[in-house]
Amino acid sequence: MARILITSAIPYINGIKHLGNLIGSQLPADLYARYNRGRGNEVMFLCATDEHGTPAELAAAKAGKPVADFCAEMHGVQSDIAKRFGLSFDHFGRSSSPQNHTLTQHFAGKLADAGLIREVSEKQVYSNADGRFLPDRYIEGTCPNCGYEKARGDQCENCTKQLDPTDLIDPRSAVSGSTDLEVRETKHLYLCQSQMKDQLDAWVDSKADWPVLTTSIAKKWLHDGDGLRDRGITRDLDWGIPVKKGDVDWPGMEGKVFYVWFDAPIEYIACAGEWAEANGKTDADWERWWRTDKGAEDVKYVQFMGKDNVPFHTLSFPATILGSGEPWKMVDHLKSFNYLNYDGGQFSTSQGRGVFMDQALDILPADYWRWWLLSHAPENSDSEFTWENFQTSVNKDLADVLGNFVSRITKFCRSKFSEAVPEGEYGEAEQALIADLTKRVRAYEQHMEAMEVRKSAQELRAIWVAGNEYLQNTAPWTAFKTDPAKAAGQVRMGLNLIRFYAVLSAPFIPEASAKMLSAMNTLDTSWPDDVEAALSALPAGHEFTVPEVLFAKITDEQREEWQERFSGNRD
Ligand code: B3M
Ligand code: ZN
Repeated sequence: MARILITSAIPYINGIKHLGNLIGSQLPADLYARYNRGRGNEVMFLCATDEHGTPAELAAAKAGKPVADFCAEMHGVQSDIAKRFGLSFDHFGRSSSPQNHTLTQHFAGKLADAGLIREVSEKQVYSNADGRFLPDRYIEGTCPNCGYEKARGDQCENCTKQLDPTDLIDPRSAVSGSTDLEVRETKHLYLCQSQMKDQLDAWVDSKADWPVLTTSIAKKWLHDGDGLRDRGITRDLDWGIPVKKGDVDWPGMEGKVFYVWFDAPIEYIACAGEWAEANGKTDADWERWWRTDKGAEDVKYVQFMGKDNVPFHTLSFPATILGSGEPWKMVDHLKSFNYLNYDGGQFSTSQGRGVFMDQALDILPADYWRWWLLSHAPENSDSEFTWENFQTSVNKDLADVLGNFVSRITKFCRSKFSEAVPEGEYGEAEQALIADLTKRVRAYEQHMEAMEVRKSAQELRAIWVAGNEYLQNTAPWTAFKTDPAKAAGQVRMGLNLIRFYAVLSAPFIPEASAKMLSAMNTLDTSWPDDVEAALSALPAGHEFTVPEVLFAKITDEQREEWQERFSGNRD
């Protein structure tokens, strides 16, 4: 049994995520977690809300609530939506947790001891119109690297380059739009990541099996001269983790907090501590996932994220961990995604454009979305959500292929035999099907293990299609008239295929999978290591019930209505 640690990029607290966010990290991470659990591996799947920084402060101000209350409330909202989407986190933590405070301050102390933190007196942008220092994200301007006009002070969304606000050309306040900005002097801590270039370079080089998207971004910024320059890890904000060296005050840093991107990835680790506390476990229980001196040396650690988050995970966070000199588990495989676009444009949280997770669940159950998003994951390039494509995929793959199979065979059995698996032999057609499915299941496993999301979906669909073709070709409804015993064998196969599909499909469509298992009246979710045996798991005489329609087709009227409803901006 392997041990797999999985983290998804932790979503900002400031609002409900759109479907583009979902497919960029949490959903594929869930697919992988469910698959590994299905294979009998021990999985620790962690996610959390990213609660610090200006986005949280401003969103709370907009909502008219104290920021701590706002975050607590939004964490509840996000946690509930995640559950309804079937995201099977072992724990959904909070970057504002006491565990993360302690651990972030601990890392800062270790980095300082190692001589990797220096104090810098720096100039910071103060907005006279807004009456405050402007944190990086709240300064907008033109990217010095690519010329994109809406680059943020922390990063250019267009070319992914990490920036400092003073790099921007023609800067303005994103809060008020004011260009009445002045630069004031203040003292901050910098992480000396430039000293770690060789170490980071060697580490990235050792990851030969990373996706090209990940490695190319990491390498680009490693070798881009200043991609790895020392970066400020403190901010002048009220809300955040107070700057301390371990549990000791840091002279000169009173009133300052750590930068959100310093503490957010540390939450991956702290979250395991939160999991332990929430489940009555000990420190040793979570440390065996994260400390290579305490049992984590045989853990495989996989991270999932959108491409814009890659530099933070391949440069800054590894610099923090390596720099601490402590034996923390580092990522083994980093799966990153391109962007999902929405109907001819981009999904946008700030503009409320696209479909957001809560809205999606208001119109259809999670499995419809999960299937479409995963089978169209933006892996090799950006991909696009259109309502036509969504309607076609759902109707064909889910309703016509899978749903129809389940309903046809269960209803046929009920009408001609009974609501129990009939007694009947498997012959040549069944052996051929078993051989074909064996090949396909092995291919499916390989794609899943390689985290090739689209290929996995294609193979799963091909597995469903193979069952449909088998039914089509053997046609038990015809066979029944001349050779009922033969038809009985075919129906036994068909009913066993339902359980088999439920197990294989659970990572993609967990709700439908659970319904299929419950209709088949079985708790046997064992993985089909041996396909032949798996297709005899339900013996003759085993009772079942005909399930309700698994997937309703999306009508043209619905599609048009939704297209219209989601054409503008939210609110
Ligand atoms: N919250 C950005 C995002 O949600 C950021 C990820 C943090 S991962 C440690 O895309
Ligand atoms: Zn740029």
